[in-house]
Amino acid sequence: MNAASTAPETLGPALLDQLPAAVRTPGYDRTTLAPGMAHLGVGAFHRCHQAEYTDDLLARQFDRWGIVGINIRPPTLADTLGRQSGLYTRLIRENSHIEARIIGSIVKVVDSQASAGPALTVLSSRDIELVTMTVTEKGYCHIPSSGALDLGHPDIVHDLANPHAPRSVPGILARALELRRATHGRPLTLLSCDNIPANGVILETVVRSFAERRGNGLAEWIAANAAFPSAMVDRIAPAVTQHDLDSVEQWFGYRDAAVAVGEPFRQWVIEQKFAGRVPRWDLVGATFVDDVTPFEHLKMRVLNGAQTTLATLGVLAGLEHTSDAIADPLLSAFIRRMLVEETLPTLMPVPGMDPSAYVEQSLGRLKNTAIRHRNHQIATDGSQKIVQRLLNPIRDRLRLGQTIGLLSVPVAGWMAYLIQASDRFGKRWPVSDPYAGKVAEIADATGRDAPALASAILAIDTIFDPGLAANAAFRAAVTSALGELLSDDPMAAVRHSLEQ
Ligand code: CS2
Repeated sequence: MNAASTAPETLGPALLDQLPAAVRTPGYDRTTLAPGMAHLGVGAFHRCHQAEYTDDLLARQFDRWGIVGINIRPPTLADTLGRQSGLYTRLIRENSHIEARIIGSIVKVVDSQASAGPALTVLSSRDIELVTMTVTEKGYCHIPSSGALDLGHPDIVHDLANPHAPRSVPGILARALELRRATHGRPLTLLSCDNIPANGVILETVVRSFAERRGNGLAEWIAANAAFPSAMVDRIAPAVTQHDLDSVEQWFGYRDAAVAVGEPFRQWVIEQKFAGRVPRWDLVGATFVDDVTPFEHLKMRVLNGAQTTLATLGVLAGLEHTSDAIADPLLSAFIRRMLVEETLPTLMPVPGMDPSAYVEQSLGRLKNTAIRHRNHQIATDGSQKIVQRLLNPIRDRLRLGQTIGLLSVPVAGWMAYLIQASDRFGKRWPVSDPYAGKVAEIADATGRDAPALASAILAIDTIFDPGLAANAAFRAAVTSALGELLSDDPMAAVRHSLEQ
């Protein structure tokens, strides 16, 4: 590095051969890497997951699989990853252990926040054979309880009226496929990497429902020329903070505005259903399978279920991070019993995995103090998460006449979290959730009466399917936990559930 200058240099191709030995650099010649796939939603998770797997693969079997990273929502990429030619530092952290590596698989970034044009140019290009995406649960514009396209969603209403200038993910993908059909006609694999059950099915449903409304044979063309495999993705990679950026500068002597931080564990299980060529991620630790469902249930109900539970109950207990919540003796006892006694029996056999061992491993992962995963971050968009993480296992248990006293507590936790963000409860914390307004309206109209609050929230049928909402045992468990969670001693709900 330039010893004469005082300010540290910014990461970029010119710096690669001057980095400290502790920072691993890409094991292939990036200058010859051509783009073959696009990714929508370049956040911390993508940089710690799909981009790292791809980087591993390029070092092992070099091919035309450079990634074009596209953001259609904030933040913009040009000033961070763009300035660094797509290079960034991926830190793996576990308690005091740190491992740093430069990832080189993102060859180009595209900002398409102002209009879909730049995204459509990439997605419709003949060079792009695959599009992966992490657009968050709400990006699919589906109804959480049914998986159908939400035709009342303002972005869908807009896109159906303006199909050439879409702003929703389904609208943009449908338009990209339409452009592909009109130009070169090449097939496309669309691989969702979001944490929603049957994510490929949901993606296919929303894109095809949108295309059907467009007419003109587009839905039929998509059925014949596109594939929507489902996938289970896993690695805890919280939002990056200024502290992370400063740490890289302090430890390694260069500046990087696109650092990503993750835990050591990673997993990727992909349904083998492709429209054409895809990268051989199976050579570098991913698993290609015929059915991802058992893997999905395991991950969403155990790891994500625990995270959502610790997040909302953690906030109610005044705790900042997952690792703080799991260090609390009461919450730690609760989470283990909930997973072992109520969640585990709902899981189907998972090929090659032992669900009991997975529970223990997950609890260990959540204790990692170097991963500063804020409870409020995990509680964000809870309405889009609780169906797969909590309500589906509850429904499975009720069907078999089993107890649901523990799993109902975090459901009430989610309600209490949103209720207390309302004016009526003094806006205890800011929240971000598509249903925050609806719950606040209910709270403002209802006041502190837990049975009335629970009843009104359970009536939101896009989250709670009516059969579940009508179940007496579930209603009673949620209502009683909610009453306690809204009291001056919120953890009484947790203590009492453990006494049952
Ligand atoms: C978290 C997930 O914020 C959240 O919803 O539960 O991002 C979680 O960390 C990942 O699914 C782990 O793979």
